[in-house]
Amino acid sequence: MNKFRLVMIATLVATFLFVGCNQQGKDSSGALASSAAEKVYVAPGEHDDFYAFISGGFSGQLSVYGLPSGRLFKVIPVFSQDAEKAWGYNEETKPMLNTSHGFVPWDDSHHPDISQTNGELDGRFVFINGNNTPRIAKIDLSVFETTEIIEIPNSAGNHSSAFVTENTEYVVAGTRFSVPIPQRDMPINEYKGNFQGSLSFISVDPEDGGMDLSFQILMPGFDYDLAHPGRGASHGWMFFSTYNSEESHSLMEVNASQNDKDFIAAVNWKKAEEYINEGKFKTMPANYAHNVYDEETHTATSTMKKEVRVLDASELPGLVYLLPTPKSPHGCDVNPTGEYIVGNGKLSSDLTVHSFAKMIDAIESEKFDGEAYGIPILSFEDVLAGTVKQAGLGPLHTEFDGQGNGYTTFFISSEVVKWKVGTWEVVDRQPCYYSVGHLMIPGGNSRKPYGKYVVAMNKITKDRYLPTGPEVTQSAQLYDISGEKMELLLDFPTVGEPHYAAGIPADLIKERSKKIYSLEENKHKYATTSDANVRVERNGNEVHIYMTMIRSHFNPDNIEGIKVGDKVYFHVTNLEQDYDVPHGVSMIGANTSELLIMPGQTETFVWEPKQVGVWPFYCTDFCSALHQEMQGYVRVSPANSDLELSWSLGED
Ligand code: RUQ
Ligand code: CUA
Repeated sequence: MNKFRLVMIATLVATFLFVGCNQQGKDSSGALASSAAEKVYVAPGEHDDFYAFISGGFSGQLSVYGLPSGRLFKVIPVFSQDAEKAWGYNEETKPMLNTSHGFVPWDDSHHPDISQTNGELDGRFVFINGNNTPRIAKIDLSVFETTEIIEIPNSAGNHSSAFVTENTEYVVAGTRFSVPIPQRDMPINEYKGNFQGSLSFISVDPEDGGMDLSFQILMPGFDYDLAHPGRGASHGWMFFSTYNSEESHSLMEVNASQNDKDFIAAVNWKKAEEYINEGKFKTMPANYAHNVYDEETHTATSTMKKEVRVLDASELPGLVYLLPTPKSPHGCDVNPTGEYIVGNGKLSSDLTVHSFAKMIDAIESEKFDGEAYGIPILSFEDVLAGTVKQAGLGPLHTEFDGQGNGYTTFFISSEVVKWKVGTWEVVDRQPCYYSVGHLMIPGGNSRKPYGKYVVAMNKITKDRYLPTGPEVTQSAQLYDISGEKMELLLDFPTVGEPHYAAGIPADLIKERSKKIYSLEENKHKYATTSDANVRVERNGNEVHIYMTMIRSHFNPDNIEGIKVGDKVYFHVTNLEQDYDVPHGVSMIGANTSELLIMPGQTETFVWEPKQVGVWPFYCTDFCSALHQEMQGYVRVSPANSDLELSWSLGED
């Protein structure tokens, strides 16, 4: 029976992929009408209307695109080392990738979400989850850089994350894998009843945006897949989809697909705050890293935190309710008014829409349909608002346009389906090339979506682009949704596998984008803000070079007295105070990346010379007509040399 089901599902998937890649591919050839081309054409020198922040999945990064053009502006390094920007290579940013497992230079980033005020996008920050070694990162949109990363303890596979509440009170992080909490050595086949899930609420300081792991909620040993916040009337609640309510631990594709319904867990986080204030939490020992990049010192610090406050959902009434939801739901999406919670059962053809008002009625009249580990289960019929029937195959994610329509992706039948909120009727469908995962409408996770475009993020591209060997590009597709029918406008390649994205009108960000770092405000410990302070200092075998750069030289550019076996720190300050004049620096044989230093900024790399000689360094960014002259030499003498340190610029 189990094997039969498995084969059935696999066949279904294969059939639809095959159909998708052949028939739909042909239909679309030459479909790009000239009106579509006009709609995505942004003339040279003009700006796009929207920013789209698209996650990189296994790249661990976040890419910034313009819409409607699909042009790539920047790859913001988040969880993965990036030699282009020295992220995780220079001394200043290495602490950002510190974790309880040590330095972890990679992660899997899935869900970006933009900060909100009163349920609307405010354009201050983007938050994004790291799946593999559970973390949440914050990107500051005045500089488009990652400025904070917090690790999540008692978690594994931080997938239902990083979604923000309507005043950015919290960013959430739900564990995908249940695990022993606290971690311990135990047999895997004793999973059931012993492994647990955790849902973490990370508070965000309203003033400076600082993150803090406020509390965690201990949950039954299900898999917590996605989440979205309540808003409007349902503000104060957070909804998490679950699968594997079977609590199985092996051959999951069969064993976690047994139950007809899994759940959406409705978490009352305002109630959680009450319990915290009443002291109804346990303090658990923990070990997790909190890494903060300070904009004044241009330097990150990593602090290990040792405790976490934990609320047990099975002991605290009113904290969590379970809403039965058919067939291993994946996406868990809330409409702009906050009344409807959509659960997309990925093995179902229907979409289940729950009603928040009905949920509250059922809770108040205590109409429960059993419980799981002490958590009340509501009855499916009592909370059901409606069903979008037979809309497609393999529903995954839903977004809303703010005009009363929902848009749901179907992985297996490879399409976006538009339906009406309230009547649940399908009004349009458009194919995706191919096998779409998430979709994004700018402001889609807020009270105020900007329903002009939807971006579909596809898992497979096959024949859509020129081949590039076995690995073909990942891809997104842009649709115009301003009319009754959706219109495919554009394919554009993405960096890594695009999982989810967050979009925002450009006007909400671009005026606040920083142009330079002020030299006067540079508090870097090794900053050299004027040429008078340039120097080289020795402390045992550590040598610190206080260096400046300006068009088109380094100061100093000749250094002697370095010895084999020294550890040489280049602390380099870019003295420029003009927009868009970075300089770079690299040293032959250094075991790190180059540095790319913004105006007014200081960065450091370490070089350990291993060979006697005279070794060059140079500027890596084409900064002026005399960029190629921006270079220097370091003389390296034998370890036992007694040559004194000396340095110069422009001397014979
Ligand atoms: S997932 S394709 Cu990692 Cu958001 Cu659904
Ligand atoms: Cu400085 Cu090139």
